[in-house]
Amino acid sequence: MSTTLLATWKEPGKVAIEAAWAKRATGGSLLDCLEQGLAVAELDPTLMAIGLGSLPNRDGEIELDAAIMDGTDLNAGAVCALRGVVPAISVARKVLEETPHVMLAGEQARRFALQRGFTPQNLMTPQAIEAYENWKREPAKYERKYVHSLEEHYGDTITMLGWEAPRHVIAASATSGLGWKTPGRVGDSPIVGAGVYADDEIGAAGATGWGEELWKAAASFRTVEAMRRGLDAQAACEETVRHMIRRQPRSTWMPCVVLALRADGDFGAATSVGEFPLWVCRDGAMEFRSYPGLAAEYG
Ligand code: SD4
Repeated sequence: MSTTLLATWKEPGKVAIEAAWAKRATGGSLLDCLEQGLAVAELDPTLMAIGLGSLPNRDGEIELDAAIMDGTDLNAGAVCALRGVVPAISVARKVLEETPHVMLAGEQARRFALQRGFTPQNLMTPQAIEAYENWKREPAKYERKYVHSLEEHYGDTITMLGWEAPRHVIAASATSGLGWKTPGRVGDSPIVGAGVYADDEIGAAGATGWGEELWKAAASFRTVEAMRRGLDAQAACEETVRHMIRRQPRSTWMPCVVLALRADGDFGAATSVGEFPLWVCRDGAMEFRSYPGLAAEYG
């Protein structure tokens, strides 16, 4: 069955998309594929983007957000501010499949995961501890540090979209959120309509970058609705980002990115600033694309 997968950011996105495709190649469903892609990246301690060994909050604790949404029936599962359990995306899938709820939060999400057989774990690897100590020593140097070059940026979220013929889509995201965040802060990634959205009638969209701004814009839902009005995926992403640039001055302080995958397989992406790197896998053929920022200058 014809399949397209998208994954955000250069370094972690590559790991995720390769793992997702490997799952597909052995007959996995689209849901399995996206979960696998994100789970493998979360469990990789060398990737500081998501999951084990990612960037902690101000107290030196890693808090994870994740969501997965199925375009078949708009069913969704999510966790936020989850501590000490990986992969968060697999816990989110359990919320989707084994509860009548959409989201579980914090300590209760952790308890739910442990009841479902996940193993509690210290997520702070030596690399993450070192990053935290560096930040504590010189917070100004690391505050809001967002690298805009394609070569350096490894992102701190992976958002994935998946499509299969004739018209089925899934959206999923996993993140440790913004590094050095206020404890308890939740970003756009686990929020249906903000970080992910999927509806087989139209298509899927996802977001990455500055979560507060993306959430205020209801960026993923907005982008799917733009496609519902007839825009192609690229035009829909650009419309959302331009709307943000016009209405939300802060959206040019850091990248605000949306990506979309229409129910017919058409895809696109746009960012407010910086260069946004996207992995695309079409029936196993990997391609790396770059999208330039739409704002002429940083705010
Ligand atoms: C957040 N949107 O928690 C996430 C961060 C992100 O690449 O996407 N970073 O705000």
